[in-house]
Amino acid sequence: MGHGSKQGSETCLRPCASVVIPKEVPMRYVVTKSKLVDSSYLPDYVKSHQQKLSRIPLDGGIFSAVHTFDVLYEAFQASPAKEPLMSVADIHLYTASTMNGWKPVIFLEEAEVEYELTYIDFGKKEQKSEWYMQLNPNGRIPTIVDRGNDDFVVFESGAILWYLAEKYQKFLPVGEKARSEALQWLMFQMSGIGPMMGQAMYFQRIAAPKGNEDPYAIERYVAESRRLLEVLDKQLAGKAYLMGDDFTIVDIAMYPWARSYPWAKVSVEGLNNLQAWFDLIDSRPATQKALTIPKPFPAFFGKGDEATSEAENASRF
Ligand SMILES: N[C@@H](CCC(=O)N[C@@H](CS)C(=O)NCC(=O)O)C(=O)O
Repeated sequence: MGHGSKQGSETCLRPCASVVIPKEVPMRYVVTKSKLVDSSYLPDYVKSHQQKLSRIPLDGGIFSAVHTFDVLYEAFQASPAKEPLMSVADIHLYTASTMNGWKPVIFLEEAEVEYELTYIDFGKKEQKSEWYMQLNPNGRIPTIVDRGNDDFVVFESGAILWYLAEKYQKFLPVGEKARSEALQWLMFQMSGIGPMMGQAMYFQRIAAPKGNEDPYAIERYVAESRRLLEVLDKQLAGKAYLMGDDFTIVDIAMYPWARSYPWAKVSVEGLNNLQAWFDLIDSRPATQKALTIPKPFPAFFGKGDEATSEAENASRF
């Protein structure tokens, strides 16, 4: 996206002159017109005003910058003052459409928190650029900067979820023991489900199409992924969500990975609790919306054109 630099985020001012946003631009329009834009889509005028435009609250609604530029542009053009009101979002998220990359997006959409998003383009190796690695020494996504907390930077998706949960007091169980349990399952996701399913995907969807077929590695990671999904299935017995009745950051961390079982080519046959949990989260509008930001990748979830998606995905890495 346009202002993918630390310098960009430092130009924020608050507060600025007010603007009248035409009431005939309803929130619904923002949502239905939503499309992910890369900078080539944006008119030049919007690119140069992206920082301002992305912060106009329409009708008091909350929106995320990345998918509303077209409408914001129209609103800005229609406004008499041509000077947007800036309500600076605390959270600036740097991410891409991957299982780890979606975790903070799911949190922010579920929590209805205003945020800004900079799309990190793997094709251009933006995650390894000097400015980005000053934020994330690991050179991977996601990363957040909390402008509301002295530009505090958080990397590692599990740590980001924990930070957001504490900041917004959402999606974290109450009580010392329950929190420890949540942390245990978050660690289980970060050290087990993520890396093992990630390797299962890597060997089948990236290495193999590039001519590096390794059946031993594929078998090992697919079998280990299945074993880990069985652990989840047991944990879900008698529960709606992983921690009980409530949706928490453990579900947020686990879902994009576990739900990508078609992409990892891992069977969930006979894992009925897990499948019921998939159905439950498949029907959460905010989570499903998050999986389209910055860009949808339906083939991860067993939908859409697998061959084209595999080629596109392989070209990113
Ligand atoms: N443990 C890290 C892993 C992050 C990670 O591996 N991100 C991947 C996308 S899912 C990435 O940035 N890949 C690009 C690269 O390796 O250069 C986290 O959970 O944040």
